[in-house]
Order: sequence, then C-alpha cells, then structure tokens
Amino acid sequence: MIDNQPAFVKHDELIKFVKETAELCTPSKIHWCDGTKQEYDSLCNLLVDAGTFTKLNQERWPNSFACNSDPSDVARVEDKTFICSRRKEDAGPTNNWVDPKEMKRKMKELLKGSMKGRTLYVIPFCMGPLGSPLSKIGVQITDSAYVVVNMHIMTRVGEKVLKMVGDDGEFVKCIHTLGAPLESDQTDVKWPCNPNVKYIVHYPDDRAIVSYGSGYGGNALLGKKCFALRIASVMAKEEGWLAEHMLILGVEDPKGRKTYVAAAFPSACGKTNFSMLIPPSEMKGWKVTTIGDDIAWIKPGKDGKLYAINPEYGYFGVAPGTNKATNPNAIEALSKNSIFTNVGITPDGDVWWEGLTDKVPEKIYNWRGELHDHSSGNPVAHPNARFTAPSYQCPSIDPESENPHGVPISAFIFGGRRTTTIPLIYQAFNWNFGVYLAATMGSETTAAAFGETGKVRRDPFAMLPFCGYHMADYFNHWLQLGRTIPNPPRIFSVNWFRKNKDGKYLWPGYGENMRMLKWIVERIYGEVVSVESPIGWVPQYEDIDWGTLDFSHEQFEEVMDIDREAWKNEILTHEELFCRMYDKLPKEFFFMRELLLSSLWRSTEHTLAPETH
Ligand code: O2Y
Ligand code: MN
Repeated sequence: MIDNQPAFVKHDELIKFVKETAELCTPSKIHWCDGTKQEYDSLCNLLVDAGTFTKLNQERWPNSFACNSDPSDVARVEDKTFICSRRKEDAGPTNNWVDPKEMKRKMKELLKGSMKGRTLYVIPFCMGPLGSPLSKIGVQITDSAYVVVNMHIMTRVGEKVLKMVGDDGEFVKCIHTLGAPLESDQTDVKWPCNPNVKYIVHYPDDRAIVSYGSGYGGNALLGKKCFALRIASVMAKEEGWLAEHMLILGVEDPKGRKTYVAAAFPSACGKTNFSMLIPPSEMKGWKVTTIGDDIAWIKPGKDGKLYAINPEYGYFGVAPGTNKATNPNAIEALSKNSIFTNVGITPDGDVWWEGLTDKVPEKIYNWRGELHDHSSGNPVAHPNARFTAPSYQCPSIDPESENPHGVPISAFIFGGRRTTTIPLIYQAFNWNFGVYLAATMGSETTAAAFGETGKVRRDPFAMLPFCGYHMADYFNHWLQLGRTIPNPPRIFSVNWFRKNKDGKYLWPGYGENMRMLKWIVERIYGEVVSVESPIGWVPQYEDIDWGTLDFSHEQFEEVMDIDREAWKNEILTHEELFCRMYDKLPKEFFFMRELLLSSLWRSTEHTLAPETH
C-alpha cells in the first residue's frame, strides 16, 4: 500500500496508531500531510475533480471554493455526541455517556472497513501558536480530503508539528471516518457521509476522539469542538487552566492602553461579529482587535494574571447574516483562500447567502444544488452555512495573536439571546457572583434550533454542549481558580437581544456594542462609578458614551430595566438546572441564590437610594 510516512518519524505510539487504524479501516492509500500549499492546492483540485468543490470565479474569489453537503449532514449532532469517561458520574447529567469498553467495541465494528476505496490522511496539527507552552498537539486520521483542507485553514498542520511531537511527545488521537466505504465498481457521491449512522465519541481518559459518519464542521474538524473544548476542558481541569467557548478581543483606547477581554455566548449569538467589532466612527482612538472568535485557552501566569491564546488558526463562521455592514472584517477575511459550505452558488462562480446583499441573484443554485425558485420562500443558503477562512486575513487580527505566552485577560463577558428580563449590561458583585451568573446564563430557543420558540435553554458558560466532564465539577473548577489568583478578572453580563412589548429590539447592537465595551474597560480601571442593583453593578446613563447614537434616558431605562417579579421567577427557574446536578453543585451557589432573592425582595419592599461604587 502506498504510504508516504516521513523517514524522520520515529514516534512508536504514533506509528502504531496509524498502522492499527489503517488495519481496521482498510483504506487503499495512506497519506501523511505535510501542511504545504502544494498539498492544499492538489487536494482542492482533487475535490473539484470529484465534484465536491466548485472552483469560484478567481477574480472575484481568488483561490476559493464552494460545496454543498448532504442534506442529512448540515450541523453538529448533539444527540449523537458522547463523553465516554470511565465513570458515568464524571461525564455528568448533561452529557450522553456510554461505558468506554462498550463504545470501543461498537466503534471497532463501525470502523471495520470504513475507509475502503478511500485515502487515509494523517493530519498532524497544533492547537495554538507553534512552540507555545499553552499549545497542544493532535493527530487526526481522516478519509475526507474536505476535512484535510479545512484543517489546513483552521489549525497549524504539517511536518513542523510532527517535528514538535518528536519521538515520544504527547498527542491527542483523533479518528474520523465518513462511514462511507467505496466498492471498486462504485462511483463516489459529491458529499460522502453516512446518512443514517453518526457518532461523535470522546474518551477523556485516553485523550482520544472517534467520529463516524459525518463530514461536516464540528463533527469532522476534530481540532475544534471535540479537542479544543471537550477533551481540552478535561485536561484543563486536571492541569489548572481553562478551555472555554469564548472569543478573545483586545480594546485599544485613546490613552494607548490595550485591554483584553474574553466573552462567552451560546452558539449562533454573534461571537464572530463581536470579536471583529468596528467602533462607531466618532469614538476616536478606540479600536477592537481580534485574537479569536470561538475558543480560548486560558492559564494563570506566574504574575497571577490569566493569559489566553486562541488555539485555532481560522474561522468556521456562520455565513448567513454576514455582510459589509454587520461584519466588514469577516467579509475581508473570507475574500480569498476560503471555503464556503452550503451557501448559494451562481453559474458564473459567485457565492451568495441571506443577508450578504439585499437582492437574491437572478440565477442561483441553492445549498441543495437546485436552481433557486424565487417564489418558494426557501432560503438559498442553509441557515448553518459556513465560511472557512484564515484568521491572518482578518484586518482586525491582533498583533499579539501569535504570542506564545498569550494575552492577559482583564474581564470576562457572558451573554445570551434573551428578549426579556436580562438587562443590557451589568457587572457581577465579585468573582463568585460572576461564576453564578455564567452558570445560569441562557438563551431563548429559536424554532430552527429546537422546535420550540421562546423557551429559555440554560447554557452554562455557553459550554453545555462542549464540556467534557460533569458541569458542576466545571463550576467548582471556576470557583477554585478564583481562589488561587489574587485579582481575578471582572465579570460582566450583556444582552444585545432584549425586545420591547411590540417585539422590536431595544438595542442596535453590532458596532454600537463598543459603547458597552468602553464602560467595561473603564470599570476595569476604576475610572467610572456604577450603581448597585439587586443583581449587580449597573452603569448610570451619563457614564455611557452615547456620541451620535440617539438613545434617550427612557430607552436606557427600558433596556436596563430589572423587573423584580421577572427576576424572582428567573432565579426560581435556576433550580431546574441545579436539580439536575444537585449532588455536586457548589454550596456557594445556594447562598448566592438566596442572596439574590433576598436583595430582590428587599428592593421590591423598599425604595432605596442608589449606592454607587
Ligand atoms: O454546525 C457545526 O458543525 C459548526 S458549530 C460551530 C462552528 C464554529 C463556531 N461555533 C460553533 C458552535 O456550535 O458553537
Ligand atoms: Mn462556537
């Protein structure tokens, strides 16, 4: 069998991993990826020849390609995602768990012959800047060329990584198969996958991942959610750091100061937009720079500060809604050397998605590859259509994004999609209250995602689908971290999605969010006072830089309103989440819940003069 294993590879465990996987999956070829541009180009050409990729108009979209997935393979499959820790109680009540021995037997059966007729690619990849003490290495085996080229963009791939892992270095073992073996007389389909059987399996004790049946995004690009969050969160707990579903951004202010913050929002709540925010033009001297849009690895430094890196190297962003007004930086980042999945494609090699421009192109093929019927009411792009784009192409990329030591984090921001109850912004009283607010954050479900609209789905730290261990142990880990650092970052809650009674958004969002970021920065340095509310510290109207934004005192009152009855109900419903993990829940949470309830009660019964701090 053709096998281009580099002569310098002497890592016995790695060689054994590849050999045993190949023996089980029976591919027709083995290709060790070198991470070069030639490799990327030749695999893209191969995907064009296979009909998977459409080469886009090279003048409009240099070196870029588009493709459509199988309709059964369009998003992460949470119900088929498993954390197979040795003990069920280590996975916790919010993860699917199967005994690892049983799951390994099942996976072995599924993997048998699964790569027949296909090439087995070996992708050595590094999560984080090469040579950073915070970075970690993985090796993904896959039978999908689409996955290889996406991994080229999303991670650091190739021989340099193999050299880093050396003869005995640690690496996370990742096996991915489309679960679509090819018989010799069978012609391949454009998007091979297994439409019926999908499994995304994590073995935290072995630091290993097996993904079967899907070629899409988070299911298949194993460096992302599987490694950088689910497996890394377990490593982080054991080693005393944090692996978080957070963007990282830098704020430059007119004083020339640089302040870094990390922010967690549930999936599809605009993290990429926020990480690349462009401030309103009148906010002279204020600038946002981007370290990462989705994942942060954060570790205490010797000086007691928390330092963060972005383990990723590219963006796998939601295309619909992305345009020159909502996110000009993303539009520039995806303007070349990019891959588009499940967007619309025009006959002359252009791409389009809902929101890109006002007008749907006259003739366009939708994400299913059908000629779009303008009268159908169907979208052209799938709502979860994606662009894969290199982060170094983003104009707002922070100059420190390759700093191996990371950047110091001064604040954490947590937000969800809440049409009522949660004010635009508030600051937690202290670290423990901040952990409580993050643990109880939630988002309202949209029909597309969960079938029931308007119900609050708790998504603690935006980590519910991504924590590789018991969620209550995770809360304890955060509380413990706060005890070990002298001056922990400040913690804030934001809600860009509050609506009025007529269903209209109360806050314009996007670039205007800079006004809230400015208040956060000023709070970090103690440059602005705040008012005590029952749930935390809130800004005074006159302390927000409104500039040219026409936002009245009354509008501010409405978007900041803390409705005592709604909040009592909010806090009572925290119990639903807590009941699921009562046995391991931090005892602090019970006290904080009581304190919040009593301060809401107190403020309902008495009118207090506001206290500033
Ligand atoms: O649906 C997928 O496979 C992608 S999910 C995703 C991709 C990029 C960033 N975040 C997410 C997420 O679900 O949080
Ligand atoms: Mn995400």
